[in-house]
Amino acid sequence: MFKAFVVKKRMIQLLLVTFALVIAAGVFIKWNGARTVSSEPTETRVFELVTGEFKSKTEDGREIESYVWSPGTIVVNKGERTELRISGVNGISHPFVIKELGIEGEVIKGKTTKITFTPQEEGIFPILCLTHTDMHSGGPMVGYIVVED
Ligand SMILES: [Cu+2]
Repeated sequence: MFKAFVVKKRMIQLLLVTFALVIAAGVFIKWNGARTVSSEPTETRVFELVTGEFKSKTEDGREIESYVWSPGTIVVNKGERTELRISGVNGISHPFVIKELGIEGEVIKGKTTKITFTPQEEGIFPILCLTHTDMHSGGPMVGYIVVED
């Protein structure tokens, strides 16, 4: 009689523990789902860019060239998660900086560099190639990220 009671008590304890675990799992899943919903918007606006090159000859026969970001201007929305995928076509390497967004990177021929940011301020932010800065070095290679409200 006493032994049977102990077994029953243990079974009840086991049931209670199982019940508590199921509730805890349910609460965790719900909390996890709610957290996903309330976090930053997961949608990302994607822009595809390439590195291009302009070539020409001056009247006295001198070769001139300038590397470019193409497209050279991108309009993004303030507060919107944005991804730039920049593929290197012309030029071996383009180390770049977008100072106002705190972004540094490099685009290499045949590869795609991805950068993501969520601009918090409106304005026009240059994307500057650090190698091709002026006409003497194959530039100026500068693009503009226009952040609108
Ligand atoms: Cu460059």
